[in-house]
Amino acid sequence: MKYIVSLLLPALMLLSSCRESRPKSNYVAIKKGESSESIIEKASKVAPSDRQVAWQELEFTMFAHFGMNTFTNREWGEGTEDESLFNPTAFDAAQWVQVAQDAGMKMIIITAKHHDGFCLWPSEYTTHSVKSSPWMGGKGDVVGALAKACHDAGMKFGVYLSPWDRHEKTYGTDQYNDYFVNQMTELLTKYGRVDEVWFDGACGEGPNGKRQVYDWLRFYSTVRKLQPAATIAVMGPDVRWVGTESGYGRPTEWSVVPYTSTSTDAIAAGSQKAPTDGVFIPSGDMMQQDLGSRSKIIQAPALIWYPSEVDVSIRPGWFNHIAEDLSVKSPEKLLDIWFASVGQNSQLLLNVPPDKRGLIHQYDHRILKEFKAVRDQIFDENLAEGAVVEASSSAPGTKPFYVLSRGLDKFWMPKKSSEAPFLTLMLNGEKTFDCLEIRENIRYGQRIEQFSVEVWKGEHWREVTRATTVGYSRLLRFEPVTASKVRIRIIQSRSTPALAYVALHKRLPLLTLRPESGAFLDSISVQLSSDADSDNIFYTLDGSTPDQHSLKYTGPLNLHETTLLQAVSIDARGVRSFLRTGVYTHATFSIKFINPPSPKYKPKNQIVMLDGRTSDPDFANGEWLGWEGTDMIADIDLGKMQNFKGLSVDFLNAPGSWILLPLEVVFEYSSNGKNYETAGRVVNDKTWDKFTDARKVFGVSKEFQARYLRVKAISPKTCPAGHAGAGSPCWMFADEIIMH
Ligand code: FUL
Repeated sequence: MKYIVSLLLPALMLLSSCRESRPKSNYVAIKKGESSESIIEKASKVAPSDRQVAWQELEFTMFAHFGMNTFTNREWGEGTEDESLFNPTAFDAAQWVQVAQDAGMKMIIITAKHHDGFCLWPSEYTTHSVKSSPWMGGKGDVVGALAKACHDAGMKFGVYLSPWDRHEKTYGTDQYNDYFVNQMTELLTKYGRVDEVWFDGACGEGPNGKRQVYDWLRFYSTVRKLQPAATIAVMGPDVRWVGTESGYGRPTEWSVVPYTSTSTDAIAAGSQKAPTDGVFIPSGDMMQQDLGSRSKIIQAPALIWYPSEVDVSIRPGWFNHIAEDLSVKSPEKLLDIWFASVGQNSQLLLNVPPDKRGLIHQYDHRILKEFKAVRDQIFDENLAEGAVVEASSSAPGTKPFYVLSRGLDKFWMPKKSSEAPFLTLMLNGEKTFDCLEIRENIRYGQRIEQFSVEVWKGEHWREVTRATTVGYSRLLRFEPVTASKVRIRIIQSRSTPALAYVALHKRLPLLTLRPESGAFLDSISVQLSSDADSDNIFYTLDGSTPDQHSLKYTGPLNLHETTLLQAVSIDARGVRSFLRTGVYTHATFSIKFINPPSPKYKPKNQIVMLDGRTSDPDFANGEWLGWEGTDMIADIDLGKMQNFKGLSVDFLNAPGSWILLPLEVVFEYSSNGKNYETAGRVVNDKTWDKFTDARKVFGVSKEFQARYLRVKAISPKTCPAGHAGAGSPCWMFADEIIMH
């Protein structure tokens, strides 16, 4: 007997000193009158479901908006479009998968049905689908082909389904819910594994003017029954919309948020059942700045793990429009979005819309490859590798140095008693870095509320930066610092934090052109400088992309002619900066406006429209020209014939200041100033949109020669119904006409 006890004792002691067990539920109810301390403790124990963890680990997904709108050049179809318009000429799902793989994405979500009701698969329940189109003699199936291409390549596959349907006659009646469930059943049973179902929240009127009351709980249980591993996103219980369509999430992003629901029955049922098994219907304002801080959660009836997804398009629109070929977001912009999405505890869902051929355009493909190369250059190398890691204390089974390897299985957690936990990294020599990557082990929940990063400066610690939440991943940018010892201090957390990963990185060298661009009368002097290695700046003046064999910068450049300057800097490790492009325009042109721009916002002069510089959206900074209630008609004389590949002009979208976008922009050209030909026109079906970027580019790509250009922008003239200023004159602001 004694022998058994002595064997049991160490085992019992080991158990009692074991670290806390992993929380099991992604939901917790709060009792009436519960103390704030108890609620905060409970919040720290809400953890993601397995499907939510798998979803979060994807990090980067492709959204593919493709459908009738691709062929009608619209963003929202009416539902009355003729099926014969859908006819891709070179559709190739494998090419989409290749692009996604080249970008480092792990899933593709296709718009199986957008608001116009046109189905990209041959549904039995409607004729408004690919089967009535001429494409492949009506035998084509976009969803089927993409699902197969994804599965063949080991890529995850998801479907976007718009519950709002502007075509279907039963919309607005109970029968529509049956129709929708039937269509979901087709999608979830005929195409193998589906990893995500994305329900759009837009709910407008159907063809008979009625709105639909959606049977969400039935929709969710259909997904759970047919594809139990799939996440249900946005109007669904597993993944929430971040609240913007700009690509930028919140610096403080909580995955544990109050559980509010439109349905009181659902809340009642939720007390019996795990809500994500089909009773939680998201509601409430996802656009609020604060969703999950202490002040929010202590008032909640229940808490749920509900992580954020940032959806944004690589182009201005969700669907592909030729006019936007020249406005694909740059790798630099995408990297900034990466820091503000994946780097702020969200998944990035980047829309890359295929064109009328049924292919992703080569521009978008090239940019995505560059974006991947840039991410690899920054994030593949962990400058903390080889560091000796020490901690304030460590819970059993966890070790400080586990934070140097990715993944959630091995991690570091301080002992419970430790009041102010910290990790110290003794780096393998002096390192220069300007970015910290840090991840919590979300299987234990999200706990850190504030932390700081410090470097050892011989006699004391100096704080480099501090931030609030971490969650699945946090990326912090700061000024470059050189050090051999780094400390991460957890200043406040909801309970014992669990750190899964810590890395130090160096971002790309920063190359600056001064001035960045501009128009000049006689000559202009341009200076180039780099924060990395000013001796290694290379540039070209002939439109070619610079590399280490191009002209080497030795001092200010004096330009006398209109010049396209392109430059890169290359640091000691061989890492390149982003390409910098400056256009310096010798103002030999003249520009006249048929309706003079308003003097009200004090524009500097009229050549600001053509000086090669696009300014920030501050329309009072003198760089913008504005028209109140009238059209813009710009007549440009370039002084001599020139070759063009396209033309574009930027307008401001600032509906809060009554600044709306034009209804239409027409680009014309002429060799004699008398007879004009049309280079192209862009019709705009959305003159304002509070969700999208402030600047919208209208452009056409066409090769031609001309001396004279005319750019006409048709103003909406008055604010339309639905706008606060309905009926009153509206403004239209343009900054820059760009010649490509
Ligand atoms: C919105 C839709 O109205 C847009 O067209 C787009 O599909 C976007 C992702 O969601 O609600």
